[in-house]
Amino acid sequence: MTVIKVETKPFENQKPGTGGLRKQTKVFMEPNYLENFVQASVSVRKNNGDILNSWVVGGDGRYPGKQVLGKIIKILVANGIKKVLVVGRDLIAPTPAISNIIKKYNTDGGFILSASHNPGGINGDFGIKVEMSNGGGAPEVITNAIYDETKVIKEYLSLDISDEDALNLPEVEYLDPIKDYADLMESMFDFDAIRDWFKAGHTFRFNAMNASTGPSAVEIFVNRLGAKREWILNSIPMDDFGGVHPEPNPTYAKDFFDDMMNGMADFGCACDGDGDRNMILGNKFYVIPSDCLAIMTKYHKLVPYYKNGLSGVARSIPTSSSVDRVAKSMGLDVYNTPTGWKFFASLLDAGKINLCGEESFGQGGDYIREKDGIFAILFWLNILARTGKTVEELVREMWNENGRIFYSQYSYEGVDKEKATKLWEDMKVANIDGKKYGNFEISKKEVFDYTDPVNGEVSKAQGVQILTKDNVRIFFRLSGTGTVGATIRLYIEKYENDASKFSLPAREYLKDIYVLVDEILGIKEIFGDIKPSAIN
Ligand code: VG1
Ligand code: CO
Repeated sequence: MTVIKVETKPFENQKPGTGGLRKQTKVFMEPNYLENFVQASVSVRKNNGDILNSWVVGGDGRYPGKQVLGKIIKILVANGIKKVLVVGRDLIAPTPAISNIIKKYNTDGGFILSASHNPGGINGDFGIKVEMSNGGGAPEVITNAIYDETKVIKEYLSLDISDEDALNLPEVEYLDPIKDYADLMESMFDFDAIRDWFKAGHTFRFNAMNASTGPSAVEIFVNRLGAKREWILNSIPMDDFGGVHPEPNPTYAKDFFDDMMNGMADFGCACDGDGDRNMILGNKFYVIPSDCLAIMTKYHKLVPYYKNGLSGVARSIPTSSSVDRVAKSMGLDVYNTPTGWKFFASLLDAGKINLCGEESFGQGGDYIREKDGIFAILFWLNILARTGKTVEELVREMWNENGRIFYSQYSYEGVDKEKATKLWEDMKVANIDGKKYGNFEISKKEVFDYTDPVNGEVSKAQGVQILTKDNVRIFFRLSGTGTVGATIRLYIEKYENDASKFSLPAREYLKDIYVLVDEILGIKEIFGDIKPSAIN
């Protein structure tokens, strides 16, 4: 077996986004497309002075992960990596389970073959998340350097053996993805209390959306906690997710959502394609992710892992300020980061925070460096079991104590890229301070630049924030995970302390503001009469 150099040409479009490089599957399957990116990632880590001895490869099981594994192994071994840990023979494991393995086995980094919540299969999307030795996504300094490298790459290293033979190289070791992860979860939560909660007759549904979490969910909820097997829905992973868009929210998990709104169970939950997101539902009750993080913060001491308290919490800036109110009332520090889990890593590494979350259905903690759907679900089960309260009671009590933050997220997916870029550039420079729209007066518009409080790294223009005189906060940015056209993300929140309004649906409460926001941004002017494709 000898190392060979394979000549290649750069691709123009290999800039990693919010969570790694994501493209349509067919783009990824162009000859050398994947190979270039893999080599560029390894080269950048080496140029950065990192010694790479061991590397983890995992994925959410989507096509063509299994089929390209041999190619990736050849490049890694040819670049001098002595040990390649493959998470699951079929390459099916949730992102948090892979993150755990990167950290637990002290490896130097990894690749997660996933496009997360994006649809999969030959007509869907594929992706690679580049992970650092802490088990978290590569920071912007690294992803920018990888992008630069992909623009000039001329060759990559490989081996003169077949992809098939690469799977059996002595450097390659296969790990069971489920056991380590299930053990970790069992070490953090009160499994006895949760078991009793199930025994007492409470009902549960978990929707794996035909993706990576099914097998872990069966092991944890059924085998270890005593839930019924038939409560775990869509639990057999498929390499195209059976055509489902595996994004757990009221838009893309509509049937499940409707079933829960019709009272299917006491507690319902779902995870996305790669298992780092979650949706939490009570009996006829929807918990928005921002409130979910606030509840987790409020009750953290009931979770054995957090029984000694938190040092702080963090949320991404588009996430509602619900958690801020809870955290401040408990004397905890709150940090606001840009969108993307990688921005939490330095705060977690430095011990400044132990819990964090995003409005996009993701929460997680300091035990790994990715968000974690099953973790959030177990957190809720732990709270339900230890308080004896229902999901709805927990959320309403919090609103009664702190007021309710009405919040909605509007996505315009797959719109014209040039027009979206124009909207973004216009908003960055728009001078609207003091301007009136209907009953609302803008007090301040600002571009959100972020300086990491731990390492001082600066990330410019992560979104535009608009505040009005009566406590409306609007946030606007372009998505970094879409693969077709552009996606506009718009977030609106308003604080309300009049308890008689707490039962209104958020969408209805924010209706008037939403119409004006459309006007403030000039969405209709630029795009004509378009409507959001998802409102959560
Ligand atoms: C979206 C979410 C963001 C999340 C990211 C990755 O990014 O808004 O909060 O971190 O997806 O999630 P964007 O740039 O499309 O808004 V995952 O589950 O795809 O790794
Ligand atoms: Co995901």
